[in-house]
Order: sequence, then C-alpha cells, then structure tokens
Amino acid sequence: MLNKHIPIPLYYQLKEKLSAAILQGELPPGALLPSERELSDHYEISRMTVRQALGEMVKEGLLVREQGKGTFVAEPKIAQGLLKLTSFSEDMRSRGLKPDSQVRAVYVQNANAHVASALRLSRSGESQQVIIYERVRLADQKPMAYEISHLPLRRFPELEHETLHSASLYTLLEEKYGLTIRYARQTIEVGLSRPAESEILGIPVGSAILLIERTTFDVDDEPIEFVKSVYRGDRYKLYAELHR
Ligand code: 16G
Repeated sequence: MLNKHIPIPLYYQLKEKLSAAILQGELPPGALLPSERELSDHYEISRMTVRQALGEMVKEGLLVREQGKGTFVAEPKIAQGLLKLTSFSEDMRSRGLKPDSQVRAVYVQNANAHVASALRLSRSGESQQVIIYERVRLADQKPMAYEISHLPLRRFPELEHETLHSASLYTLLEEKYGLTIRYARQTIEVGLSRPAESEILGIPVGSAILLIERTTFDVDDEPIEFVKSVYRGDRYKLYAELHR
C-alpha cells in the first residue's frame, strides 16, 4: 500500500510501485493495467492522483495509452549504440525483431545545396542528381522510424528502379554495386513530431522524436548516402560506452 504519512507525494509513490513492477517483469510489455478506478480503489487514493502517475509514465515512455482500450506497459526502448555503423535491418535482427520497410516514394531529382554539399556533388549537370528513397522502417510490422535517403545517381545507376520493399538498402548496395561501407558521420537532435510525421509513425502530434542526419562514406572516402531520419523518442534511447 501507499504511505500517507510520509512527505513523498502519493502519485510519486504509485509511479515508483508501478515502475518497479515493470522493471521486475511482474507487469510485462503489453500487459493491460487495471483501470484508473480499480487503481484508485485498490490504493485508496483519488482518481486524480492515479491519473497524474499514469500520465507521467506515459510521457516517460513506460506506458502507452490506446484509445478505447486502456493503458498498457510499453515495449522496452531500443538502446541504439552510437559507436557502430549498422543498418536498420541488422539492428532489428540483432534484437530478434523482423525488419521491414514501407517505401513511400522513390524518385530522382537535383540535390538541394545541403544534400549536394553533404554528398560532395559538383555544381554542374547530371552529376547533381540524387535518388531519393522515402521509407517507413518497421520492426515486427510496427513503425519505428521514417528515413529519407539521398544517394548519388552517378554512383548507383538504375538504383531508382529497385523497389526495395522488404530488402535492405545496404545489402543491395553491397551486392549489386560492390560497395564497401567504411564509416559515417551523424548528428542527432531532439524534436517534436509534426502532423505528417505523427501520422506516418502512429504517434500523437508533439511527441518526442530524434532527428538524425547521417552521411555515410565508402572505403575510398566518397560519400554514398545522406539520410535524414526521424526516430520515435518513445521507442529509442541512445547508448554509448565511454572510457577515460
Ligand atoms: C540506417 C541508416 C540509414 C540507412 C539504413 C540502411 C541512420 C540514421 N540511418 O537506418 O541511413 O539507409 O540504415 O538500412 O543510421 P537497410 O539496409 O535495412 O535498408
């Protein structure tokens, strides 16, 4: 039970109790929580207090609310390592999840100044052209990220005809174009999802997202992909091991 005689707010005590139950696996991912009323009866606290505790846990990504169904324990976040260059497909497989993509668009266009500079495209003619893949990345059929990849057309002729449905872009580039990927540079910023991204990723407008920009290079130090990715903040956390 909760302790009404200590100076720790009741909502906070409830949060701690539920968080511990999640951590210890008593409430596994996907478990349906008792209703607000059941929790308030059980712990003899007001529904307002229950609502405050659950609301904070939803914001922190420990719980998810589903309209008309109830509040569930969230899947644990994916801890994305920052020190290894992996593809989305590799990342998901290494966690026992099935990677997939929904290709929303594939087209060729002239690179804008930002993309041209990232991919070091020259200023004139055809060589400025890039193939753009817009993909929703799925794990076990659930949307995790949205990625817009830009690749130089001169380096990957005909790539725009590949449908890439459930296939891995990196595997295709390696197998069909003999590419050897060496390293990447990336920045990560925090943002809030706008309506378009929210719809694609199935998250409420204004949810926390990670905005990643990455340029990937091959063994000859040539940039081969510039990507803008939106990762779900409720599904990802970043991980690095630091030494000194
Ligand atoms: C990652 C990369 C993306 C790349 C994809 C290849 C970031 C932010 N994004 O998602 O640039 O296109 O992997 O994955 O790191 P695939 O081989 O499964 O298509």
